[in-house]
Amino acid sequence: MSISGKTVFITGASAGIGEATAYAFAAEGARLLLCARRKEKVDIVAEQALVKGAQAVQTFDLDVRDHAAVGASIAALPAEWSSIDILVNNAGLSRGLDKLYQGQIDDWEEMIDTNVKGLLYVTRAVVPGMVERGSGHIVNLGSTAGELPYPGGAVYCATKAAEKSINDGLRQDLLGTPVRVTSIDPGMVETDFSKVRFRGDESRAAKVYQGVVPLTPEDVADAIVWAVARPAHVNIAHVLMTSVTQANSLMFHREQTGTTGNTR
Ligand code: 8X3
Repeated sequence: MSISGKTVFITGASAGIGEATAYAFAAEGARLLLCARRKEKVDIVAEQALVKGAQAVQTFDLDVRDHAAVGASIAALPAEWSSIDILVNNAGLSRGLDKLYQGQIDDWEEMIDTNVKGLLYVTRAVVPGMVERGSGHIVNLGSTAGELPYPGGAVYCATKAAEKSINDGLRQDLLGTPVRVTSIDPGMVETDFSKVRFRGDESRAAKVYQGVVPLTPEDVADAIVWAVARPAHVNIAHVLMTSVTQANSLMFHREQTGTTGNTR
């Protein structure tokens, strides 16, 4: 499928995988609709995306946790932006790595509200138009964490397990339409993910990536564009991807210590 001229809507596009995905679609000549909580950051991404070949870019600020704002923002899109061809449900985060029985309830609310409810709100607002127009592709960001939970990550992992069920359920609900649904499930990716998880504690975040070669945001963006570029009759259901130093959400090989196993 040619991506040139298609309208791609990416949530959480101000940094990390969302930002890299914007550039990857820009390089294919897409039109980009980018949102994030931080409009000033997403505007910088928009400028770069134009340089990298995007046909046009429109930005707006959106907190996907705000159900009313999601509906209003999508409904208020100018006509030339309202026909979304590709939705990338990327906005998501982790907070904390506490044992479940010692966890912070605010952290749980933030992860569930963003990763699960936010994804649902955006999907509910965008997909009816795809069904009506008889074309579209939804790409959801899952994780190895949705396959296998890890210590201290029960709630984050649960949100990604929920994403997996939503992805697979939506694909069933869209049978009989040409709309495609894909989950891209990366392992460790070097982004601000761990800094956000540990609320800016850089040394704790750095330890997460010590001795491993994480995926880059560009690796994940590449898989997203690949899934979307398949012929129209091909639906990629899941792409489970890690770097070669990771086997699943529990097992890593850490070069400095030469240890392999549960080295989280
Ligand atoms: C992110 C994967 O293992 O860094 O979804 O939590 S992990």
